[in-house]
Amino acid sequence: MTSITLVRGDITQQFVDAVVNAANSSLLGGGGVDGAIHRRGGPEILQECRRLRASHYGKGLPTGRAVATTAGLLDARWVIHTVGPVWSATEDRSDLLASCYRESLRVADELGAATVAFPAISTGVYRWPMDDAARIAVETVRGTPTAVEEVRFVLFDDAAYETFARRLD
Ligand code: AR6
Repeated sequence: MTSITLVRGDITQQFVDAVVNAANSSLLGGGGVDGAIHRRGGPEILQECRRLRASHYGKGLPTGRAVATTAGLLDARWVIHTVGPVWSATEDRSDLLASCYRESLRVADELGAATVAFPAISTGVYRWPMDDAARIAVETVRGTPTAVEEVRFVLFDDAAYETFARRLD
């Protein structure tokens, strides 16, 4: 049975087996969570991302997929990079967002990670409305069979935390 926990805070400060990164398909870093993870995790993470690009993802990691690297200097063993969809008002991309959670958990299971921290994928630069993103995150984690023991949603501000807390009830 997977327990779902909520924390208000910075995902780069979590003691967990795996930290999920809201990356982009280039895998070469960016702002938001991605920037924070690379800053605090150090250059080893980017080095491994570059190697992954060269060996497997020359065209980029597709949206909804996930891949693991070292966690560098973070208090974690792995970073699982996933690419969320950009919010669209005209096209339903919910399944791609759900896929980020499913695929990240699948990778976590392959690694043998027991504790996994997720940010609210796609809710920053990619503009997904927080309430809908929280619904998809919670429903997908609840509906995905996994050996992960704790899924921790790490929310950056009070509003995001409250939104996830309501969805978890
Ligand atoms: N810890 C936890 N949550 C955070 C942190 C942090 N340190 N920093 C921001 N958030 P975003 P996206 C929250 O933009 O929307 C990057 O440039 C933030 O408030 O990081 O999936 C990538 O390279 C928001 O609620 O990810 C991509 O190009 C949530 O994390 C693009 O942004 C996600 O915001 C991905 O956009």
